[in-house]
Amino acid sequence: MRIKEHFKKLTKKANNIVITTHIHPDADGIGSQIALCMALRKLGKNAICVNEEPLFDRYRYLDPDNVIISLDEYKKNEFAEIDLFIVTDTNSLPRIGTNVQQLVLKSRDLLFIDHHPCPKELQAIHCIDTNMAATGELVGNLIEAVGVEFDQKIALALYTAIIIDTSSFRYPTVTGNTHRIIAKLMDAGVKPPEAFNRINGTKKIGYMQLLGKVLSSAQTTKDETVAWISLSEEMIDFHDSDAEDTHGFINHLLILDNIKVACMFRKIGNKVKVSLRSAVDEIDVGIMAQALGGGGHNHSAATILEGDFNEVVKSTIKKIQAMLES
Ligand SMILES: [Mn+2]
Repeated sequence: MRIKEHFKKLTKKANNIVITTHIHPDADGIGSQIALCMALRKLGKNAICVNEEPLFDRYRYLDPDNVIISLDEYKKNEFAEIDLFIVTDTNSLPRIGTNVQQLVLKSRDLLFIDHHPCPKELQAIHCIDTNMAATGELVGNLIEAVGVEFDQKIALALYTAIIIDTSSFRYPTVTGNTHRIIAKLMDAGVKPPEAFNRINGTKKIGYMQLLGKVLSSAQTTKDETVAWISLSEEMIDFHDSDAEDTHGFINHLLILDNIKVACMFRKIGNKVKVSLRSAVDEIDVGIMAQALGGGGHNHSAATILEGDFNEVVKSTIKKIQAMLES
């Protein structure tokens, strides 16, 4: 309730509104910012999305009105004043990128719209609800709260945000509310086969061969409660793919019978990105990632470690086993 009132109040007094999302954005960040921008325009606001990086080609269909522009494009025709700067799908300013961050200083108000864990103090003054399965779900609630009806374009952006962030409705954060919003998005014209295929059914053969190679190297602990896969930048390049393509690989481990924690190790230079997924409600990989210097949700989290790749894999699996035992 407070979140909706806060959003109403801030958007009511704002006219020039800039919306951004985190770097290396996923469909939740992008879909949320696009839907929000379209809805605010329907209310007569000068709203625009400015991102650190240009929109990936694969997401272009989500933005038929071209509401997302680069910082350079924005600078050619910038607002005299920014009344409100909105950040979707993160509550950390460093995560929006070094260049876009400069715009925050020029804005009267700043608002995070997000579902990631954060300190209570921050949560109290922003629209952050960790009970939401996706930022897209929260944005759906906020758009309804300001009295804008979902149209087909807004609906597709939000539907895609939610389907991606819940890995097709499999996570414990999915609730009746998630599906109530989904129902309304379908009523506004979303067709599930089309929406699903546009986001998940546009891969190339190189992607499939990379996935095959990565999965064939999967390993598990003896009891198969922890499973992991590894990949490197070289493998991704060799198969003409990019890192963004590989985010979902880890989810394939979740079909193992005894699996509790799935891990994916990706070599990036002398660093290792460690992604974690929990397969059971009682196990919070967010806490595990925190113990490893990162963070995230209960069911999905990550960290970046330094060191020799094989050493990082070995020691991380050991630490996760120890945390599972305690
Ligand atoms: Mn999200």
